[in-house]
Amino acid sequence: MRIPMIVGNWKMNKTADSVESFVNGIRGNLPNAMQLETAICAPALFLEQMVDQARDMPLEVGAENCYFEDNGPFTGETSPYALSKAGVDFVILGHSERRKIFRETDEMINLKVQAVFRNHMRPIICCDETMGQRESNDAVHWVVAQVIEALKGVDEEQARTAIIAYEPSWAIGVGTPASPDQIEEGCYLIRQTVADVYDDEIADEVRVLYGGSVKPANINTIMQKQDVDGVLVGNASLQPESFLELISNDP
Ligand code: G2H
Repeated sequence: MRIPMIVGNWKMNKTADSVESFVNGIRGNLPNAMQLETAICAPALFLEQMVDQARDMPLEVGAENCYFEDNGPFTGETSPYALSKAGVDFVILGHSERRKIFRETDEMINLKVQAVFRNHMRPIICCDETMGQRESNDAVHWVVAQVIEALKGVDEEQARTAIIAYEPSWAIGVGTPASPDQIEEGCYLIRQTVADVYDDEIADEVRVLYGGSVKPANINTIMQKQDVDGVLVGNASLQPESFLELISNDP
């Protein structure tokens, strides 16, 4: 039985003041984590503050990225070891904005996945797909390859705790998500790839999320799909009212 999850991805938004008012705005209104897991992935600057503020709440805290070495001469990077010590639970890896704008490769993302597991956190591995790939019927190959590459060197015990997100970049931040059938197709494909790499039992445990223009008005239809265990939400996770609406809309 996979517990559904709603994960906010704040991207490069917020200040310390607005982080504080967000956490206070959702305090006391979160569901039991055994029924619905809720998490916010925030810029590194606010993570310690969030871990501290959310200490008595059923809210998990994630980073939006990290480096693949634990420490050393890597100016400007965020250490996965330091994130783990700060009480961070998840790290988003391979978001399409990282792949596209910061030129992250499958190989780098795989090293980061291994670094996150090595430091006892869980990765939220994002798989992108462009409209060009979809139109040229290459999307399947693309998504499958990203999952296989990201999980290289990951053992079975680690793999069963992985979270993988299907995030077609043509549906990100545009207001209209992929259709429920396209979403199910992408999430099913990810789960089948995990089954091929490991086995059916592990594929059954891995949680697969959808991300791209999820909002209170469409979350119900998305969450009802069989292979969708939750959502990764950008814009609609920025305000406490909207985040609470997402949670209360969960079927
Ligand atoms: C996709 C998503 C969050 P938005 O990037 O991961 O953002 O919900 O704003 O499309």
